[in-house]
Amino acid sequence: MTETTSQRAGRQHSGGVMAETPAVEDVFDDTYEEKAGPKPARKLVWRNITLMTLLHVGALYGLFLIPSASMLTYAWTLVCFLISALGVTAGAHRLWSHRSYKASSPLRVFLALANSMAFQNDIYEWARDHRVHHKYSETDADPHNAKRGFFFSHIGWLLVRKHPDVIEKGQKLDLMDLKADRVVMFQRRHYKLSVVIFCFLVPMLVPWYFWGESLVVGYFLPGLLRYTLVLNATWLVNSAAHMWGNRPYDQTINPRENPLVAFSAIGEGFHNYHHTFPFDYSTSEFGCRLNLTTAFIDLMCLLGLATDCKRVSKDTISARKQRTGDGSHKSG
Ligand code: ST9
Ligand code: ZN
Ligand code: ZN
Repeated sequence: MTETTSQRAGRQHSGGVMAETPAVEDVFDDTYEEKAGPKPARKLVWRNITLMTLLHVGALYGLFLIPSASMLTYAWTLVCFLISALGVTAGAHRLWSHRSYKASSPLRVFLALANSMAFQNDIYEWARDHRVHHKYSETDADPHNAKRGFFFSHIGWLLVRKHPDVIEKGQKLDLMDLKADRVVMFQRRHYKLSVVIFCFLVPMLVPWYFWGESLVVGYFLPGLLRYTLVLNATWLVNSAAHMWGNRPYDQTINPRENPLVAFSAIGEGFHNYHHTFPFDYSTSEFGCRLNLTTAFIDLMCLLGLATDCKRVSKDTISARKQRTGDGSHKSG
């Protein structure tokens, strides 16, 4: 098998510590070449364009309802934001896409429910697309290829048919680990129902039942507005964190370190680090700094619900910075 640049870099600088054989196919494949000739025509998906427009109009209406909500509803909206965010960051991303730590069954069930609350496609589809994103980053086979601009990588990719190479390359990935995970497959089988319950009904009904909030406020604030904010915070990782920020670990790739995105995406904005070392459970050199997801996984480890967190050694990081970084981390 041909060894990719990233795999070679891993071996050269690991000192034997780094995972030489990636557990999942999330390592950049520099042997892939985009097909020559004209690109396939862009095919708009009007159903998605309509739904996304309505969603954002609904979220805007939610903003106007903020003054009429109670303090408890504000707190509940934040709780829903954090739970659904963790379903994506600690769940679909760090656990299921990258296998950067191991989670017990109760934790996996919690993360799957939290993931349904985030309504970003089921875990299987999310992880499959995300592995293709890492393996074929910034090419035709990347679902949200940032070379196609901010709008495409942010939301546009969900409004058009995929480039055929995304599907072709995705079908070649080995997804046995996901197929073997009963929690993942159960969520996939019951995805629509779980979204109705956890993304819309639970956020709306809890404030109505427990503290008498109006159903309208419950629907638009912890429901639609929170959902739209989590979506946009996630999409910023694909758009802003592939465009703006330093590249202290590898200046030859597009993904950047973006503290604002790290804040809004509870720890997922250290994207130059993450694409350089995709198996690190913290997705950052700096542990819990601006990284609520790492704090959450650490807490789960303390409670015995998570184990085997993969980490890159300081020596490996510093050698990599010296070799391919842009010099923005002077101390490294
Ligand atoms: C959403 C996802 O928002 C967000 C993901 C973001 C990822 C971010 C990553 C960044 C790092 C992590 C940071 C986390 C931060 C979190 C912060 C929280 C505060 N391989 O899909 P179809 C097959 S979703 C293999 O229809 P079209 C497929 O199986 C939002 N096969 O393609 C199917 O086969 P079959 C809500 C693949 O027609 C066939 O191809 N959801 C692959 O081109 C057709 O599949 C939406 O908006 C693959 N990669 O349509 C819905 N892909 O027929 C969005 C596809 O045999 N999706 N296949 O079953 C869609 O409507 C459509 O997918 C489409 C493309 C219109 C976009
Ligand atoms: Zn990325
Ligand atoms: Zn990733």
